[in-house]
Amino acid sequence: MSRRPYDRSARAFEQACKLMPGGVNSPVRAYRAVEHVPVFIASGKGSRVYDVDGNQYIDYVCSWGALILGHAHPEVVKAVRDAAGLGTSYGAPTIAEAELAVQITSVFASIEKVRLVSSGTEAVMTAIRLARAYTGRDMIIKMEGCYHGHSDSLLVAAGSGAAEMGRPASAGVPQAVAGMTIVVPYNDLSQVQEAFRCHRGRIAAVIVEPVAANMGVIRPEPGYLEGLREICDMEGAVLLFDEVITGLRVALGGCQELYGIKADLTCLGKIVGGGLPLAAVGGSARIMDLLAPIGPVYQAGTLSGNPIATAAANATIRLLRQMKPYAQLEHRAAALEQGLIEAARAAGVPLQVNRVGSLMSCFFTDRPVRNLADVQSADMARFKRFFCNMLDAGIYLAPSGYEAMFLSTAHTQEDVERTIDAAKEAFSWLDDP
Ligand code: KE4
Repeated sequence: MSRRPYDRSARAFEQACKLMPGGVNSPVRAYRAVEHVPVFIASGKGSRVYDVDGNQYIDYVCSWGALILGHAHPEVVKAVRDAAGLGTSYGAPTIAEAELAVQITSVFASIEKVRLVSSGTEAVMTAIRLARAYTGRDMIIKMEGCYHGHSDSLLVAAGSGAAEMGRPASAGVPQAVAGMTIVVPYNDLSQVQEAFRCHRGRIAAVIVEPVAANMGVIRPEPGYLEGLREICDMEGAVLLFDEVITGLRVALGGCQELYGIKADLTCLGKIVGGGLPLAAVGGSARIMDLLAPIGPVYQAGTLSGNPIATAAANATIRLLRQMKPYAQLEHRAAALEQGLIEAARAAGVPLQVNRVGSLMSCFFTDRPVRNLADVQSADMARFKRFFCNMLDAGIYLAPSGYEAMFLSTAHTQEDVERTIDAAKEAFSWLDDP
């Protein structure tokens, strides 16, 4: 495998590390899991990104899923340019925010009202506060391996069982806060039932990525989401779907459309902002009207509904509603999945590919992957080699076996074929010293 030059990225990283912790503004970008110099990106166009050394890549990170229309889509760029020319921020209501609220509530049947915020973390933090206020309860249940941003209540690791309180998954998170979160395995309804049995009347919400994508991609088992819905209905708890990744990704209406399950509260991010800092929390008016200024739940944000981000958001959702690209995305991603499976089989490499629409991930194992324990039993050393080999071949994957691959409407059949060819070679070099 010919090694590419990463000299300028290496020099830029050395400089960055002097002034920013780890040289990055979000940990995964430091490439520590793959022990490779982090690639500094100079630009993107369509399905491609270009690094500061002039290397070109087919991009399967797509800004962690945000860019379903590819990089620098001309209509999104025009909307951003036009908005910026009128002003970058007002801190005042704008018509565009109301237009985005109409678009979001038109696409997500369970969302009657929506509050725009600036990140997925902020959307989830707000949703948890709303659920606690709505139910008058303090505890929440999250699934092991699901990630919901970095607010204290969600940076929690599993206790020793469903009855046990969570424990901090990060320094700086007080046990008093972590102890209000119970962590149970994904795809295990019995553990959710056990948690409610042990803490009856105290659990405000169950939060879940309806398709998990932060431990690689893991599909909900048949009946899992329906079971969570039933349990929350029986227990009077809020069902909170974190659709920051899956919203507008697996279907226009996200997992709620795909699986026909209505959440009480939904968090959106990434695609909904068109690649700009915009996210949202939405749900029934009964719950959402608890938010200030009309309700007792405080939430605020200087740049919430920012006009440039809102312009990108409106353009993106308008395009998705016009293009209806999901059948094409399904076709391309299915071809990629099949090609990767066949290439791995030909190379004698055990590989599982979990995929839902244009959201997928590879696991180097011969066993099905249905929860975090299964992911952790996969061969991450092989993933690291695969990542590096693919990077050298011009294929830009997420630098962690716990992340996902994303396709955009800009990815062509030729991109898919090139990726499969690169994988064939990458698999053949997998165990070379
Ligand atoms: P942000 O605060 O990063 O906008 O969103 C947090 C979040 C919430 N919910 C889900 C399901 C998410 O996947 C995320 C953020 N995802 C990660 C990647 N898996 C963002 C990349 C990063 O942390 O740099």
